[in-house]
Amino acid sequence: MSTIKSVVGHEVLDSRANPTVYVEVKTSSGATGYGYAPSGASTGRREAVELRDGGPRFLGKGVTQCLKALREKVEPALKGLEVSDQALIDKTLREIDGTANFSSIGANTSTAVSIACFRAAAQEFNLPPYLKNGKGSHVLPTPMFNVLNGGKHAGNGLGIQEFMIVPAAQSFHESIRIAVEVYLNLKEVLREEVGVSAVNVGDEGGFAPPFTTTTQALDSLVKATRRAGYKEGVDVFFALDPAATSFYRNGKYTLDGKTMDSTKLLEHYLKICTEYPIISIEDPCSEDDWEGFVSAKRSLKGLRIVGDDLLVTRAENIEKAFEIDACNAAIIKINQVGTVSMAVDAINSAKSHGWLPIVSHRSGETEDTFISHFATAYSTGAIKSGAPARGERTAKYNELLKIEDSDPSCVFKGISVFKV
Ligand code: 2PG
Ligand code: MG
Repeated sequence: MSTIKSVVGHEVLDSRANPTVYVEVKTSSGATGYGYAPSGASTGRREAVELRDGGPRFLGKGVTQCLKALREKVEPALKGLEVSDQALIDKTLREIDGTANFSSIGANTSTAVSIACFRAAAQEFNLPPYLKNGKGSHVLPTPMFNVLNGGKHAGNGLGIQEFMIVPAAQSFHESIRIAVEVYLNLKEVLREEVGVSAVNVGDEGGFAPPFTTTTQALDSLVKATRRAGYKEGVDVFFALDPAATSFYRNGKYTLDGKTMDSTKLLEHYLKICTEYPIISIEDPCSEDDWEGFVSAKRSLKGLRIVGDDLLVTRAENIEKAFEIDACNAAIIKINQVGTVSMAVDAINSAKSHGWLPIVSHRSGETEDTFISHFATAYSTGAIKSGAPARGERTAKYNELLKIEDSDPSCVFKGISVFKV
């Protein structure tokens, strides 16, 4: 029995120069745990919300209100609770917030606290966070690398937000090596064909060339794959996150120079998916277009249809999507719901239907490696953490490299997790 003794917050920075919340929890037996809140740019309308100060300081993005909530509400309520009782801690966070979307204390506050408690509980037993729920065989997540950025994460003309590569590798190490070889060859391809400005990078470390069409981007991925000595569709597969809410207006989608209804958009995707080895599409339709998702699931056979903005990591949305057959995979972002326990509920709900839960970073990140542990602890099967470049992205991949090296009981399932 070890109880929470203190909960202290700090205002620190994320990868986009915005302030974020860092929390340290100390327990009665001397263990400590920490957690950071990440922050999205293409956020879903139904996501739990961040608390920001407003006003001139940090252009309104300061988090001193979060630190005040920590001092005045969170610490008094959590003090004395058993640190390993994550469910009770997270329930208490929801109660003291008292709203449906954490708009009172902020999901940035609750996320950092929830993660810090998870870590402290693992530390009680001198265990790394991924072993908090017990030893035994864990699945290392298959990584998805976002190597080309568009949409809200880049200042170019690409409508699709993320162009990811998924190496068909036998180990996490091999995935990293292949991803890096393709990524650096992509840099050369872009430099030669478009010019030096094409290798500037977007928020998640992927290149942000001045392309305007999806096929330009995918053609460059094919070239980079081949130049690295691999074959697309054999050694390297592609995955997309259109984040389609960002190009949806008044019932129509504008992508690749065309304005279309969802039927035409799906025909467009279908054509792309027959020409390139795409194994997964995230948010192919807007967060309000559930019918579009149902049609996507029906027409894009053999692919993972992934709900992100649509599901916002909520088990009840996953259940709804399962009932109407709208997806077969779910993005899992702790700060979309605000607590570790609710994200675990979403993982369990997704798994119970044979879906693939994909643990995800946010476009605004920190050096926190928690998601690497979280994906492994719950054997979700997949993770996306941006390009194999930029410290806040590589921190997550590096942590998984170390876990793989040090724990031979972890298994790696590779590309097979995408099989539907
Ligand atoms: C997404 C995420 C992460 P953001 O849409 O999947 O890649 O972006 O954090 O901006 O919501
Ligand atoms: Mg997404």
